[in-house]
Amino acid sequence: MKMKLLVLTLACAVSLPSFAADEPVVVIAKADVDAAASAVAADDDQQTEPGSDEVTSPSAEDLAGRLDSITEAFTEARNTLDNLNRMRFSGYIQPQYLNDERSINELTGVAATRNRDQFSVRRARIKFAYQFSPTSRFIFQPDFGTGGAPTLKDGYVEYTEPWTTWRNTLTAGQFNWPFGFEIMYSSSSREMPERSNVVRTLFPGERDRGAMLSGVGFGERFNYRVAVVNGTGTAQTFDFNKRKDVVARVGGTLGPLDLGVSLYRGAELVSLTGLTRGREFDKERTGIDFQWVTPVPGLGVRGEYIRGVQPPNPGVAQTVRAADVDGWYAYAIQNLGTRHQFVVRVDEYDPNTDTNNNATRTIGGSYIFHWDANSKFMFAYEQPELEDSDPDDNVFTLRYQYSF
Ligand SMILES: [Ca+2]
Ligand SMILES: [Ca+2]
Ligand SMILES: [Ca+2]
Repeated sequence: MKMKLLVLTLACAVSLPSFAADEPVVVIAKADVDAAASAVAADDDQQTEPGSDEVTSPSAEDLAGRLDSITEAFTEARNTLDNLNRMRFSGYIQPQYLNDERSINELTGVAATRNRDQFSVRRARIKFAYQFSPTSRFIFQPDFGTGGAPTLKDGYVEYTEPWTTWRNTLTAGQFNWPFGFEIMYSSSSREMPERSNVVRTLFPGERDRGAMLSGVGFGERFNYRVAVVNGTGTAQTFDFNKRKDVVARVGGTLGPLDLGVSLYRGAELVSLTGLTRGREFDKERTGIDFQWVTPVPGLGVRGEYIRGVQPPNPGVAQTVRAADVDGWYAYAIQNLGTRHQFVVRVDEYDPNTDTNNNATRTIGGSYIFHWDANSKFMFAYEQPELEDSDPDDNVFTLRYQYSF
């Protein structure tokens, strides 16, 4: 009985550290257990010398057999643990209350109602990542928030080459358009409830399907992403035209300043009055973005400017042309300690730079209180106004977020 205990203790002592450590330890652990087993067996031999007549004392073979099965069990547990270790789960949920000046009581069905004052779950996402080796990765992220049925947000595989320090990676599937900063910045980290007007308008849904090449170089001071995508985003299940769009961003870091230049070139098929099969329009965006950690303690500033050519909305007359559009945003984020964030954001979107008084400028701000490492409260207010008027469309959002 004592022997068994000793063997178990030994096996545990040998295996435990290997649970915490990485890959190859399992072999060493097993070898150690084997060594311990033979030592115990040798010890046992000496004890069962003539004269000692214990009836129940297990034989060396017995012990070795038991040890083998223990080792086997541990190896199995170890393999399971390895498998779990390759899997990463993260997620967040955003319950919120929204108050919008545009709200009107209306009983014409959920989709048609013009009341926007309500409680909702804005986003409820779980992200699964599985990484078998450093050279390949699987990402899957559905969203169960607003919108009824769950939708796929991220769904892609990554292959990273092991030969250079650039970590050149091929991504295939559904992923964020590699353009600017705000598109790729996670909604769980963003300091305002929604992305700025210009980004929401020109990149609805923020994602598309395609293939992307990306990498980092020069001591991580330079990064690039180039993608070929459908161009239809994720609201549609397929691409309406044969042409594929190209989108790219190159970025650089100069100490506390990050800079990026982005490009999008493509074509969209739009159905027009009397031409339902559609006509192709140029779809172009060019952008610059920066993120700066200022010398003022806790103060960060970021901004982005995008200009482009936007195809008309479906169903308009055949004489309508694509419009020159532009927009920008600027954030100032002041952190006070680890719990308080004060944020101001100004953004503007002009749906036609050749027409006057049609741009919308939104001034917004938020206060974020970090309850603990996982949860935070956001109080945000936004006031959009046109160049020559200020409609009643201000929005107050109270949002709680729990993430892990
Ligand atoms: Ca296309
Ligand atoms: Ca204008
Ligand atoms: Ca307003």
